[in-house]
This record gives sequence, structure tokens and C-alpha cells, in this order.
Amino acid sequence: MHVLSACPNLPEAAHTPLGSEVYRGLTARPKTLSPWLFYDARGSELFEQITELPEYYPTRTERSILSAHADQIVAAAAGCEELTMIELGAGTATKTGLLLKAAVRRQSEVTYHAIDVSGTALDEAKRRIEAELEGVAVVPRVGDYTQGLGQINADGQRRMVLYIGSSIGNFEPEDAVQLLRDIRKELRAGEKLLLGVDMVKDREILLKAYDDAAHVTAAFNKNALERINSELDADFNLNLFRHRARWNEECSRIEMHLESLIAQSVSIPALELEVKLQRGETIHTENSYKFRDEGVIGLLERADFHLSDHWTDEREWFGVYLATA
Ligand code: AVJ
Repeated sequence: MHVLSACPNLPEAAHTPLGSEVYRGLTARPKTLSPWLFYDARGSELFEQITELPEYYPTRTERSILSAHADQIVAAAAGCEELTMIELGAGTATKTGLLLKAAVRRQSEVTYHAIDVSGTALDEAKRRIEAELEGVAVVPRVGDYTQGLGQINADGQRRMVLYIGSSIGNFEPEDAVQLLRDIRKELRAGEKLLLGVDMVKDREILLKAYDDAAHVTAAFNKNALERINSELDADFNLNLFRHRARWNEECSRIEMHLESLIAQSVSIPALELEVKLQRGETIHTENSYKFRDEGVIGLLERADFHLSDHWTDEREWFGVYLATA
């Protein structure tokens, strides 16, 4: 996230990460908001609900892959060494337990560094995992992804970085490569990255996953506006926006938008900003890229990783890639 600094005349709130992102996004054309805005306490709760929706296949598909192949994944990653696991964007780490369980079957004790921006999610992860899995020590670390990765001392063990859940799908391809390069720089040759990505599939299945019948995804999308209302005193009327999910074939991504149902003007007092929207105009709130095999391999190679192994489900809806630094 980048903070506006060259505009000394803007109010103080415009210099916070949230204020700066909202100012930039809502004065841009087309209007955008970054997906990290979704994840306040309410948004994180809604995302947890999304992962359990019948239409939202990614979480359960990835879990089924990890569950079916955990021993093989851990064996392939470890080789003849012992592993230290590091997860980026760990959240409450509900899928990671499958890999940790496989790791303690091999090496009886494993250290798991869980990195996330949410301290409360990490506390829950630590409590649950240490209660359920004997031999696992959870080290929570609140902070930004890659910073400090290299400082994690693995005591001579081989580090395995987990970046699962298709979180990489939120990044533009160039930014995704940069993120993988940042990870790669922190690793020694031979250390591992486990990357989980959502694959291209039938358009209708993709669209339903982002526009569910119970409207949980709609609430999740609108939560970005709710957050701007509560944190920047804005007066977005959520009833005057409609949740939209689109498949952008050319860019191979699902897009989420908030479409203004009427011509309207919204005021954001903390930013001293009036935002005018035309009827039918949208605020683009998220990209969720979907991948093909070649695409994932290309990203990894550009970041100086090479593919070691690859697992998928019967329908090939989700991919888990093991890469070596
Ligand atoms: C957390 C980025 C993987 O793109 O599927 C779910 C977020 N957005 N429903 C995804 C999300 C709408 C999710 N990621």
C-alpha cells in the first residue's frame, strides 16, 4: 500500500493507508478500490463464510488436494532434510494443519511461522493448532508478507514457504512476479515454495463462485463501502449499489465491481472529497486471476524458481505447485 505524501494540502486522513487508498481509487478513472480494504473484522468474518458456500469451490478443493497428498507434498519438500514451515497470509490456518500433521509424522517436531496482518486470526491459529497437533510450535508474526522472511532462523532446517489459497490471484501478473521474486531473494538454493492457485474453468462455475445465491459475496464486496463509511465518515448508501461479478476472458480474471444504480454523489468528509457516480458506473474492487499450468510455471520461472512437483484434483479446478529456489 502506498501513502500519498506529495499533497500537503490534503487532510490528515488522506495520509493514512486507508485514506490514501480511498482517495487515490475514487479519484481515478475508472474508479477502483484495493481488495485489502475488504478485510476488517466484519470482512474477514464474511470471507470465512464465503469459504463455506456451496458455490465457492476453491477452499474445499484445495483442502481436498492437501488432504489427499499431504505426506507426499511434505516428503517432496523435505527431501532428506527437516522442514521449518512459514505461511504468508496464514489467517486462521485451517488448511495448514493437514501439512503440519504430515510433517510431525516425519520429524516429530516442527516449527510453524504464521505471518498475517491480523493478530487476532494468528492468536486463534496458534491456540487451535497447538491444542490439536502435538509437536507443532506456532510462532505468530503480525506484519507484511515478505519483510523479515529472511530473518526467520530455521536452525539449519530447510524452509518451506506456503502461499496457498490462491491469494496470488489478487495481484496483477507483474506484481505477482515481483512478490515471488521477493520471496525467492529470502530463500537459499534448495529451499521450497508451495503455491496454491485457482485454475481457469467453465465460466458459469467461476461466476457463481463470486455471485452466490445467499449474497454473502455481495455483502463482502459492499463491506468495502461500509468500512469507508465507518472509518472515513462517508455516506455511501449500500442500497444504491449492486454487486457485480464479471469474467474477463482476455485477462483471465474474475472482476468484482460495485455498480451505482443511480446518478449520485457521495461525500467523504474525512478526505474533503465528493465522489460523483453516474448511473451504471462501477467501482472496481477486486481481480481474482485464474491460471493455466503454463502460466503458473512462467510466473515461477520468471521469479527464478523451478517447478519440482504439482498436484491437482480430478476436475483440475485447483493447483498446488511445489517450487524450488
Ligand atoms: C482470498 C483472494 C483468494 O479471489 O477467491 C472470495 C477472495 N473474493 N470471494 C478469491 C474472494 C470474493 C479470494 N482470495
